[in-house]
Amino acid sequence: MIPRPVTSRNVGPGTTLADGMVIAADGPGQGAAALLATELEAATGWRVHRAGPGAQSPHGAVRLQVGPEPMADEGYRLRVTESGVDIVAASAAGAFYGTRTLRQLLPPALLRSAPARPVGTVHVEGLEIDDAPRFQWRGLALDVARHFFPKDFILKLIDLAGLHKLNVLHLHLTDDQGWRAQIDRYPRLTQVGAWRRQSPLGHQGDGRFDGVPHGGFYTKDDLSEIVAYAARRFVTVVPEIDMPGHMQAAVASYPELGNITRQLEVFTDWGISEHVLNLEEPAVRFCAEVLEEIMDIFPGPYVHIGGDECPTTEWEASPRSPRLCQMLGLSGAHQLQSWFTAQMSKVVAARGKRLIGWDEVLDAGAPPGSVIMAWRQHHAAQAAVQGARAGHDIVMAPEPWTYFDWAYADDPKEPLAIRPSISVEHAYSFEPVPAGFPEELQHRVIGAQCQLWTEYVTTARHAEYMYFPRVCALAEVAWSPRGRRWEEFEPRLRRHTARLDALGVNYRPLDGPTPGQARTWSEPER
Ligand code: TNX
Repeated sequence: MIPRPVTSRNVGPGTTLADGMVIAADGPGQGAAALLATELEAATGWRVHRAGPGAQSPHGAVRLQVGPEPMADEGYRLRVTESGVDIVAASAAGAFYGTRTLRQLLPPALLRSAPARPVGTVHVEGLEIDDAPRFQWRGLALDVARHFFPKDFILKLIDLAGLHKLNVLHLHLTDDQGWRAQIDRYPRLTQVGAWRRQSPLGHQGDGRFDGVPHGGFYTKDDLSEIVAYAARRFVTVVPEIDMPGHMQAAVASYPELGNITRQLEVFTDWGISEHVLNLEEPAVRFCAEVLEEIMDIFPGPYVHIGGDECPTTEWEASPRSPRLCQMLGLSGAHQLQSWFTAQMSKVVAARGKRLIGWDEVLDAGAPPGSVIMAWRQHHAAQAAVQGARAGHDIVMAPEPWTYFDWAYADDPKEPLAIRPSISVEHAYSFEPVPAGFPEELQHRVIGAQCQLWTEYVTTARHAEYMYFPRVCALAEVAWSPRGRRWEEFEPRLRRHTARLDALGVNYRPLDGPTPGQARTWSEPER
């Protein structure tokens, strides 16, 4: 099972589930029970009955009970005895995680969407599992800006996140190369900003372009559907609107938000555009109004405003910025971003939410209460300590372990990637609390997150390849207690791939890409 539970031991003879089984739940456990019933009915073709607390059945029973239990918020206890499967939890989320564990205790075929062959009775071994997550933030980020991904793929990803007990989906919705969220007040963001003329071919800097338009966007209803689908799986969707840099798509849509008079197009190259927002009143109002609409769609407690990689060249060069700085009481353009972040923090706080930023927002001081995502390769550990000292909660997302846009191996067989390399073993070796992190600040590290940037990832199949099985490793890093060993994980992961097969995930086999996944041809084994 992945992630590994805190404790698990075999006891007694276990139980049998069959056509006509019941799933019993009380109030708060009903959501998880209904989802499990739907999933099992689909996979088996059985009739799965819903019942009230304590139900028994000759065809097998799964009972979910949510009550004031002395256990961690998302924790659960699972017992498999002759009388059935009992899941006890302190919260609805805990009950849901109990059902995810149960799905992994059943044969992989029961993860399918319909029975591939008749399913008779299913035996579940006698077991006692006590489990709870190590971290409260167990995240997976997807960049839908560099390449647009269809809604169906995002829903599949949410299911996979839930199965692995991840609870955050961070959507990077905007960037220089595309704007992906419908905003009523600014329709050109999706009429203009969602589309680019072409994309780089091969590696950035090869100087070749494909000449093929690309784009797409999610309507408000699409996003609300994603949010609701995720909520049923106890996944919080965190929207990121990257500002004030990575904004060329917005500036192309509304040139008055920029710093130059030349009409820009949506960026057709990778890398960091120098064309950032000007921070005059209309641009700041634009950002606030966009965030307001975003907060109407995403009910979660967090709003990510990016804040990474914002070049100040245009601000330094702009004849208007000395006056702006003077008006704001700033000593120079280098202070503009910090001032801007504070403004956005007020917008977010007014709705009772918390701002998240990449670790650059710490450089000139981040607003109190904001959450920092520590990512920069040689800087993340230091940024984490600095942020924690300043009273911020920290999500660890350091490049060398969690950037799943990096190749699996430095091998020409691997599909084109931004750079080498993060093997599954290396991803598994990630320790979210950096070595030497001050003891008294460790509670500030609230979790870990992997990211898939998609400059080089154009299809859902390729995204699945980059995520899996590294996401399995990250899920265990974020959920399971310390003391992980690769030698123990690796055989478990090999068995887990049967589940990914049943779910139709285009994962990278542990021994290397299949001929259909590889970039260069090599003879398939006979
Ligand atoms: C850095 S992580 C970025 C992204 C790129 C990524 C490529 C971060 C906050 N910024 O814009 O896509 O590297 O690995």
